[in-house]
Amino acid sequence: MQLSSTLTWALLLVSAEAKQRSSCSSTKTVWATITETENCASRCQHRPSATASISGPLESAPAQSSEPTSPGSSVGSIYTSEAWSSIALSSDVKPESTTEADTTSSTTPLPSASSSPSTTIAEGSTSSDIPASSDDAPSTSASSTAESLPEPTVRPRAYPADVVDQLRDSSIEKLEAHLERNPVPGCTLETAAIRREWSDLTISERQDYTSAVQCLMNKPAKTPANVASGAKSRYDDFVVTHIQQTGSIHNTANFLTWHRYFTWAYETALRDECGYKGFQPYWNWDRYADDPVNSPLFNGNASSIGGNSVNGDCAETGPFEKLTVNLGPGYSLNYNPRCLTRHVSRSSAQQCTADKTFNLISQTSTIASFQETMQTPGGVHAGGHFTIGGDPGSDFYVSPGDPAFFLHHAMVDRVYWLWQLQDLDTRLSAVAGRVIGSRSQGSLDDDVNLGYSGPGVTLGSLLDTMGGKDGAFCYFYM
Ligand SMILES: [Cu+2]
Repeated sequence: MQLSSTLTWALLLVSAEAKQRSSCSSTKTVWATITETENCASRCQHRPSATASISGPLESAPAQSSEPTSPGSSVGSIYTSEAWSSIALSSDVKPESTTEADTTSSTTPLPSASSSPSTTIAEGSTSSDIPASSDDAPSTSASSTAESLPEPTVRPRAYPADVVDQLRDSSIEKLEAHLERNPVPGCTLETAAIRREWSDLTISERQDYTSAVQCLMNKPAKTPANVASGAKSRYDDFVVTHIQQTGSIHNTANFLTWHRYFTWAYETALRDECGYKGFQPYWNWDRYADDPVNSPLFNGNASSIGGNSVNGDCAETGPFEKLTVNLGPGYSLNYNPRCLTRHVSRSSAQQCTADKTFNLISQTSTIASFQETMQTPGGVHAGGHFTIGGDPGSDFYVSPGDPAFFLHHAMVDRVYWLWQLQDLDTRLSAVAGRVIGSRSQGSLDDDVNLGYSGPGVTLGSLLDTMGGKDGAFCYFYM
């Protein structure tokens, strides 16, 4: 089979890549071979144009279809956790800690992850028990803060609340108070979009979502063929954008804001171009960590995001059974049609437990510490990607080619949002980390663009989900 052989050489090339890596003296990591090329360029020939698409207007993005496409030339590094997580730190950017959670105290004391028992909001209910969409249901009025929020906000969860859910519930008052002090025209908790967890959507809402994704896959690409010959659909525009910018949006100052904007632009395309009425769902990693293969997300039912591969073969169950991945591997933008594979991994899911996520949020006091901790090799960012696994799910560049990507990154964004919520006065303007292609540190004035998936904006406009992007952002998480 094409796929199994693809994976075989991918795995073989990991060791080859490691050897090559060790021959590049200045390069600590695979990721660094991409970003620190000065001493490596002549020997490490696998350079993507990491900064190509952030350096100018769309039209100036160079065509990359001439990049090497043979498997050996680009994929060897991309299936390793180092590639996902290694920190290409400039010498002047140091995380507070490289451990999962640093020991500096949070400015906002929080309970320990294990201090409060799980609160069952809808114990015993199953996904199919969830009431029909309540978007158009009348709001209820009540006295408590939680109950004064719009009805969908207090919609029962399909799973018992974990410690992160509990933190979310106890933190929402902070957002409410912040908005009272700093009202956002046209965006209130009553009017904002509410992003919900996959299993908290009804069956039909989940199918509405995957139908909209299929719609995007059937619309023509905006990316010109001479920029990316593999861009065959509107969906592929997003994959191209991520491939082009992979080198400048990870372990960088813009990691969180870029992926926030990317996920929002995708949600917006689903709604504006494919008639989707809902909002971007997220994947609460912990819910399925004990058995992800059989979870409502990956069990292959019509209401899942598609099933797992069997024996490394094509993932042939669920709404994306006929999905063709057109781009990659690695940074290739050439047309390379193949089926989706997954290697849904329980062990990788153990990197993303609620306790660990809670500690990430509560024990990192600076944005530098938070984003570095999230992206360490054992962190929740890599853990989620490798829970999906396969091709292109575990491909550092092409990972958005698997629709599960966007549920994972919505959760990454939820965790970022929750971290911001603990101290909104400072964390809505907090930025740290390097800028690729520059010696400077990231700032609120940095440009962020999505190529053919979205226009350029400033990094600073992307920090607030309630009113950011000049008012276009107006959402929060359940
Ligand atoms: Cu990414």
